[in-house]
Parts: sequence; structure tokens; C-alpha cells
Amino acid sequence: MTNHFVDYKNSDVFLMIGSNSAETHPQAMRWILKARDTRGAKLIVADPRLTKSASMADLFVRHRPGTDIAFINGIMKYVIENELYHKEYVISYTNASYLINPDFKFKDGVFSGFNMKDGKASYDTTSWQYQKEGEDIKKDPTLQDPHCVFQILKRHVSRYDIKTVSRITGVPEDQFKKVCEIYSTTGKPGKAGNVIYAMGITQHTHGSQNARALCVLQLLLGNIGIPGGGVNAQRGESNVQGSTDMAMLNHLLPGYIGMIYAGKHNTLKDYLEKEVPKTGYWSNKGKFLVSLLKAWYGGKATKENDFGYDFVPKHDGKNRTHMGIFDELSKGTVKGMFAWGQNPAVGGPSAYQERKAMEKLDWLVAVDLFETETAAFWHRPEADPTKINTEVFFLPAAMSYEKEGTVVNSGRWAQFRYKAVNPPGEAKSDLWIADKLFKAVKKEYQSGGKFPDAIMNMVWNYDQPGHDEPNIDKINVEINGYEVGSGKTLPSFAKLQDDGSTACGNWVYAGFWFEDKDAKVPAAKRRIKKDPTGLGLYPQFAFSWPANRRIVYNRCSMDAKGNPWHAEKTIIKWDALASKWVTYDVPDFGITKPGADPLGLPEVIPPEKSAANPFIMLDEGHGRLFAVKGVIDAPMPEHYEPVESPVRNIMSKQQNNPIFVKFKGDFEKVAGAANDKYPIIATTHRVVEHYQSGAVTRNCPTLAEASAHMFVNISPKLAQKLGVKMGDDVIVETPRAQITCKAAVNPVCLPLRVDGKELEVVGMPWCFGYQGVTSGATANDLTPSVGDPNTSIPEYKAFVVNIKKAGRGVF
Ligand SMILES: Nc1nc2c(c(=O)[nH]1)N[C@H]1C(S)=C(S)[C@@H](COP(=O)(O)OP(=O)(O)OC[C@H]3O[C@@H](n4cnc5c(=O)[nH]c(N)nc54)[C@H](O)[C@@H]3O)O[C@H]1N2
Ligand SMILES: Nc1nc2c(c(=O)[nH]1)N[C@H]1C(S)=C(S)[C@@H](COP(=O)(O)OP(=O)(O)OC[C@H]3O[C@@H](n4cnc5c(=O)[nH]c(N)nc54)[C@H](O)[C@@H]3O)O[C@H]1N2
Ligand SMILES: [Mo]
Repeated sequence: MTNHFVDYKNSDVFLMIGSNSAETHPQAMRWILKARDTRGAKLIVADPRLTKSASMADLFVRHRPGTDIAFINGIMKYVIENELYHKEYVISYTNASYLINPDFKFKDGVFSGFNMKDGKASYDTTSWQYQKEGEDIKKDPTLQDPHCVFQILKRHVSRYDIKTVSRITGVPEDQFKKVCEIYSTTGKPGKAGNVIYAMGITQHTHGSQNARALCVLQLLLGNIGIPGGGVNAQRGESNVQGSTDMAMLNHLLPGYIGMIYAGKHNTLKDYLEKEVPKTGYWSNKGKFLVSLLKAWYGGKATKENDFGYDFVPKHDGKNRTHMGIFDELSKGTVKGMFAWGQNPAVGGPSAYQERKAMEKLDWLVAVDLFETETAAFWHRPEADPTKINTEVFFLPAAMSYEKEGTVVNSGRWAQFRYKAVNPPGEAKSDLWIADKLFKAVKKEYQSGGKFPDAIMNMVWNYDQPGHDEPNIDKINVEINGYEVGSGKTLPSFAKLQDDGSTACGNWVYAGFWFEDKDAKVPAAKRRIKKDPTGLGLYPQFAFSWPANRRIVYNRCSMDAKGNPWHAEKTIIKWDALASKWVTYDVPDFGITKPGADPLGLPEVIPPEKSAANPFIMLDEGHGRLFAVKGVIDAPMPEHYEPVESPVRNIMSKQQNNPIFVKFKGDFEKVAGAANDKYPIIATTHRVVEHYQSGAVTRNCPTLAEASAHMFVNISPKLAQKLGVKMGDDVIVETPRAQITCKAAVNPVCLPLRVDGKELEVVGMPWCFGYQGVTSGATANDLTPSVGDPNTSIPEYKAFVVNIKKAGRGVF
């Protein structure tokens, strides 16, 4: 999230798209309702289903799953052509005026640079780059040049007129126009539009482009960097933000430092030359990486050995995401697996095939609170345990309340939590398990093994005399960063060096374990409820990364001269009379530099300087309406159909994202386009009663009772056609599997009129499986294993099914 939950109270209009906060993020809903009560804010909800959030909306539009880009591009067209964008912001703070290579083309739904090599599609992005004159990028501040970003974007989205958007999405024209009218009011300086999204946006073969489209819209309206604005991904599990920050993703090292790839980054010098930009804040990446290596390898990381660069296992460049790993499992190339706080037998795409793939494992370790479907895969209903040779180990884990540690919420607030109760029985904290496991593995390596360096050189000194649990304080100091030698905790990442004098486990958390002068505890532990501006910044409540900044890109909350766009919502301003900055939030731009003043007073940096590059994390310093890098599948969002869709793409000949991720073998089956056998559009969603795969909530008797049955929401019209009533059993089938569940007949899902044709849409929760107090069919048996080319996130939210009334004996 660029902003944070409490900040929602400062919004004027919310566009909640592909998120059902009322059920999945109730804290977000609390502040949305506050904005409505106190400032008359409007809530627009766009969702294929009538959700609990939708029922509270001022305007609810039902659109077809997988058509968000058409929807958002349509709003952009309206905003641009009616000149409702925030002109000063767009010219000063985005790349609107930048000139793009004249070779850039878009034809038949494909961008220039498309390649097909050895059956693998990709883009060469050379023609997407800026025109240069020497080192300088060419610009046209009048925005008239046909090759400038603004004109290219304008031409691109001009194809998404209201009628076309309606034909694709199924949203009636007058309703869509209303969305455009209401949301575009936030382009006025002083108005704040807040985009709230979650899995309805991301879980698509064009999920990254969905999110990009929202960013571009927000840039056009000047909604980024301001209180009440932002692009606000409602992150998932309570600590999914923290786990992403800590690099639980295969392509990242902690703190969003790109992974080291074999072949491409053979030496530290190679890495620094190829991956550290000359401009923008990422030009400090070398300091972050060297400090990370120092944190990992301590005294073993020296200048002479490039700080232990060779100790880091390198990525082989293959698809090492969830789907890539299960593809390998199905081929039998993976011997053992840890399912550590994960239940892929229910949560993974094509779960039926994933469960089957696990049979190829020699061993499986499940670290969990319960014997999940994954831990129990070998005695699942459809399997014969005598034929499965996988050895399964179960390690009982403590739940969040049964251990201490830090959780980072969607708003980037790191908050330390104390242990409330002891874990039951033999259950241990994950940290305890990791600690014992590491030590045991290290012991094994003493008698030799493949590539011992990574393990043998690792700093591992978290012992706590007299305690069985490792000392979490020591770990937090390492993550926060310290001065090598003195061991002093660092106050911020500005202190990090690339000469081995500092160590830091995650630069974005630098300062989170530094003592707050008033609270006398580390920042992540403090809970001071003071809010001097009344804008909900709460600067001494927990720690907001980076640098305790509550709203990122906050230079954009002011004009070039440093006057806030909205005086009542001032988080930082330039006091021209006194020639100084007034700051309530931590600025993400330079306001002072060490001066020549003999008293040591810093020199104040005037506003013009930071106005020239307000998006400090980007090399060019300007928000990207056109993405020259960062995404690999398109510089501007373009509508493609989901891989499984009953509809042909009316925008171009290109049916799907030309480079979506797919697999051969067990995970290959897809219905494809306009397959008459599967005429119904399906999506999946969460319910308030259950959490995720239901491993915890289906073991909680009250919740299990509150939502006891697997169901599919079908429209009254479809029910009539199928001859089923509320509560009847139906069979839902795809080319991959079929499931039997109850029909929930109500107007949650209704047919949509898409390009003159009526199409049924159905929705299913994905929280059921065969274990637990209550059980039910798994929706993910139906979902396809296809994904977004940038992230490999599966297309969970748009696929096709056929539904039949259940006959006898189908169970
Ligand atoms: N009670 C509860 N809360 C949770 C969770 C839980 O399991 N239960 N899980 C947590 C986790 S890990 C996450 S990631 C979040 C997820 O939070 P959300 O993303 O809010 O949850 P979902 O219900 O998966 O999806 C949101 C909405 O997307 C809609 N949708 C489906 N297809 C499309 C589409 O093509 N476009 C658009 N715009 N919308 C579409 C669905 O109808 C649904 O209402 O919730 C978190 N909070
Ligand atoms: N069809 C469909 N599928 C989806 C989605 C969707 O929207 N639609 N959403 C996707 C998303 S966003 C997500 S995040 C994934 C989630 O997929 P998973 O992560 O596989 O599912 P969870 O149920 O969250 O699994 C977490 C497990 O951790 C255990 N657990 C809880 N606390 C602890 C702990 O402290 N320590 C340990 N060791 N274990 C613990 C729980 O008992 C549970 O078994 O599912 C994805 N799958
Ligand atoms: Mo999630």
C-alpha cells in the first residue's frame, strides 16, 4: 500500500475493485465508513458478485471476471478526453512528456518487440524505451509530440469508449458512465481518490497489467502521494506484507533487492554493474546488498571475497514459483518438500493434480497447526495409501498468539506482538523449529556435502542462555542493521555502507528496532497514540517502513513550489517566508544536506530540486504512465480475455496475453476460448467465516457450523434452467476435474449481457477440503494452472465450467 488503513478517512471517493473488504479486510471497511460519515465520501464497488462490500456501496457495478483492464482503460479515456486529469501533476510528476522510441508500435493486440523462440514467447523491450539525447531523455512539455507518452497513452485508451467497455464487461453504458463521472472528480487538486484492490485484480493472466492500469489511472488523477489517495493493495494474510518484504518470493532477496541469477551475475561486480541504476534511490542498492551479505556471513564476509557473494546460492532462471515447483513435482524431479504453513492441497491451482504430484515425493514435512489436507494427502479420499511411498513428517507448530514476533500489515506498519499463551502439547514456534533444523543441517555438513559454503559460513548466534527459544531481539537487531564492530543498532538505512562497515538483514526495516526516545522501546514495539495533524499519521505508533514514512511518494502531495494541493490535508509543506520545510510525515525526498556552516547547521534544499524527481524509487524520478521497465508483458495495459473464456476478444485478434505462463504435462489442460462444453464463467472468492484453505477455521467448531457446506452461487435464472433449488447438489466440471456441492440460489451472481449475449457467472468459495470438523469439495480442483508472466500468479478468478444437477451416487 502506498498509504495506510487509518488514512482512508481522508478519501473523497473509493474505487474498490476486486476486493471485498467488508469480509476480507474489516479494518479497511471501518475507515471507509468513517470517511463516508465524516466527509460524505462515495464508495464505488466493481465486482462480478453482489458482495457485502457492494451492498454498502453508493454505486455497485457488476462486471465480467477478467475484464478489469477494459473497465479501467475506459475510465482513463473519459478522464483524458474530458480533460479531467490533474494537469500540473501529470506534466510535473509523471513521464507524460517523455518521448518514446519511434519504432514503438501496437498492432493487432501485440506490442512491438514480440518474439517467439523455442516455443517460448517474450518481448524485447528495446522499442519501448525513451528517446535520448546523450544522457538526457527527450521531452515535450507541451504534450503534443505524437511520440510523447501522453499522446501514446491517449491513442491507446481512445479505443475504450463507453460502448466498447460495456460490450466487453457487461456493465450497462449508463452505469459505466456514472463510474467515470464520480471517480474523475478526484482529478481536481485537493480531492483524493483511493483505489482499493486485492485478489480480484491480481489473480489473472494479466494481473500485473490490471494493477498497472490502476496505477496509471491514479497518476492521471494526481492521486498518488496524497492523504486519502494511493494505490492500496489490501494484502492477504496478517503478515503477507512482512513475508514479501523478507523475500518469500523466488525472485527477490530481502528488501526487494533482485535475486542473484547464475550466468547473469557471476561476480558481485557483475551484479552491481547490471542491477544498480545510476539515478534514483535504488542507486544505493550496492550498500543494501553488501550490508545484507555482512548480516548473513559476518566475519566470513570480507572485502577480499566480495563479502561472501559466492556463498549465496544462485537462481537457475527456471520458474520457481508455486506453479513452477508443482510442475517439477509432477515430473518427479523434486525429492522432498516442506509445506511450512501452507496447504496447497486446497489452496493451489488445479489442486487435484497438485495432490497427485505430491505422490512423487520421497518425503514431505508439514509444519502446521493441524493435519491439513496437504499433510494428509496420502490418505485422501481419492487415494490408495498402500500405493503411496512418500514418507510424511508432521511438526506441530505454535499459532500466532502462542509465540512472539513482528507482523507487518498492509499499510507497512511493523508491529511487535507478545506471546499470549503457551502452545499446546508438543507444538513449537516456527522460529524454534527453524533454529533446530538449521543447527542439525549444519551438523550434517560437517561430514561434507554439496556446496557447504552457504550453510557453514552463515551467522547463527541467536541462542538465549537458559531458554530453549532463540532470542528474537538478536534477530531483530540483525534485520534492523548494526554497525560492524560496535554492534550499535542503526537509526536508518541512510547509514548503510558498501565497505563492510555495516550489516543489515533488510534495509527497508532499518530503524524498526531503534529505540523510540519517548516510549523507550524499539520503534516496532511502541504504541504512542498521538496524532498531531489529526490525519491519522500516528508517527509514534509502530514503525512504518521505509523510514517510518506513512505515505510514500509524499513529495507529490504538494505542487512544485511545495504548497500542499489540499491545505487542510498538509503532511509536509515548504514555508517560503522562513525558507524551511514543515514536516509531519517523513519526507521521501531530500530536505537538507550537511552544510558548510561552521556550527554544523544543515543546508536547506529548496522545493524545486525535489519537484524534479518526486518518484525517487524510479530511475527517471517520474511516475510511469508508460512502463519502460518493471513489467515484461506490456508498456500500457491492454484488454485480453482470460485463458478460459466463452468470449472472443473484440479489441484485437490477440485472444490472451501473448506471453502468459502455461505448462505441459499434468498441468496442461485448459478449456481455451469459446468452448461450448463449458459455457459458464466461474470465479472464486473468500467468505468471512473461513480463513483461506480453511485449515484453521474448519477446525474451529463455531466457524465450521456457521459456514458448513461447500456451495456455488448461481443465479435464479440458471437454477431454473438446471432445475435446481437452493441447497440442491450440483456437479461443477472443468477439463481438469469435477466437484459436487450445494447450489446457493440468490442474486449474488446474475447473468451479464456481454456483446449482446447473455452469459452466466458463478462464484465459489475455495476454503473447503476433506479434513477438519466440516469438510467439502475443493474449488481449486477446478482452477487452471495458467498465470501472469510477471509473477506467475494463477488465474484463480476467471475460468469456465459446466454445471449439472447432481444425479444419484455422484459422491
Ligand atoms: N475472512 C477472510 N479474510 C481474509 C482471507 C480469508 O480467507 N478469509 N484471506 C486473506 C488473504 S490471504 C487475502 S489475499 C485477502 C483477499 O481479499 P479479497 O481479494 O478481497 O478476497 P476475494 O474474495 O478472494 O476476492 C475479492 C473479490 O474479487 C471478486 N472478483 C472475482 N473475479 C474478479 C475479476 O475478474 N475482477 C474483479 N475486479 N473482481 C473479481 C470476487 O467476487 C471477490 O468479491 O483476504 C485476506 N482476508
Ligand atoms: N481459487 C483460489 N485459490 C486461492 C486464492 C483464491 O482467491 N482463489 N487465493 C490465494 C491466496 S491469495 C493465498 S494467500 C493462498 C493461501 O494458500 P495457503 O497458504 O496454502 O493456505 P492457508 O490456508 O493460508 O495455509 C496456511 C497454513 O498455515 C497454518 N498455520 C497458521 N498459522 C501458522 C503458524 O503460525 N505456523 C505454521 N507453521 N503454520 C501456521 C494453517 O493451519 C494452514 O494450514 O491461496 C491461494 N489460493
Ligand atoms: Mo493471499
